[in-house]
Amino acid sequence: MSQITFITGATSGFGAACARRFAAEGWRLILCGRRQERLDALRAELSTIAPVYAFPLDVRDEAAVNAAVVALPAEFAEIDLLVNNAGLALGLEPAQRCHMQDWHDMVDTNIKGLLFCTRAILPGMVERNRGHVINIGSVAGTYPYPGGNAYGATKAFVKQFSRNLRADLLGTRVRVTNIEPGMAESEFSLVRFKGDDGKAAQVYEGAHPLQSEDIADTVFWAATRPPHVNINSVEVMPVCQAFSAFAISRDI
Ligand code: NDP
Ligand code: 8X3
Repeated sequence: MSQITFITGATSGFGAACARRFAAEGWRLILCGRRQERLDALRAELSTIAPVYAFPLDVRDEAAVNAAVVALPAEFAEIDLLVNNAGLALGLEPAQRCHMQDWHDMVDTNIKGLLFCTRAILPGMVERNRGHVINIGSVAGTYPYPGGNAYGATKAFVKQFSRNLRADLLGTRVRVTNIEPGMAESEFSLVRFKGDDGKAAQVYEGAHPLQSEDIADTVFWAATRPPHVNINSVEVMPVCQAFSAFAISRDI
């Protein structure tokens, strides 16, 4: 039987690219996200090449996550790979001007949603002594930048949670990886700027950002190493992005 991957946030960007990549490689897909019509379109596109089970799910809803995992059809129940991809950044204002609701939404999705999915799926992996959790972190979880405040902090959580999972899973064959992308073109900036497509386009203008397929390629690579190899983390940036010096304010 082919392997099974459960991909959260499959309706766009990295998640949709992962769905296409894993389908092309013969995996069975469990796909979720909030937008039903996107899921329907992806199911229609991919079910000609791979078995697809797709359903709407808001990862912030703990009871819905648990119910969805319990309700998986038998042929999709033994998940080999969880890709904790659903996530978002909201706003780029300095912390003192941020909207509290944006912080709630990022914590609820990027941290709590990832915890709910992991907690629902991990016991089965441990019981089968087989499985892999790939979390989508970010370079923002390591390197601070102005306006990154709560978003970067949620991804720092993902980094440390991934490492702590490795500690807990020692003695099992369950693997954990944190993939930390830099600037990548997707709906990420459109969401961050709340539908302002001009602002979103500016982020990528004149640059050569990563594409969702680059991240899908990295996820697939990490998932297909020999079973004794655990890729702890992968930090991946476009060549056009790097670091700059510490900022110094000389007038305070
Ligand atoms: P997109 O906005 O293109 O995709 C985000 C996906 O997450 C969508 O499928 C969306 O689906 C889903 N999602 C958001 N909130 C929820 C929710 N509450 N429940 C279920 N699904 C949800 O962005 P990316 O593909 O770029 O982002 C994917 C991940 O990669 C995120 O975790 C992001 O933080 C991270 N990342 C992105 C980078 C970038 O530069 N693009 C760089 C580093 C990390 P729907 O709206 O249908 O629910
Ligand atoms: C997304 C990358 O640098 O826009 O996680 O925060 S960045």
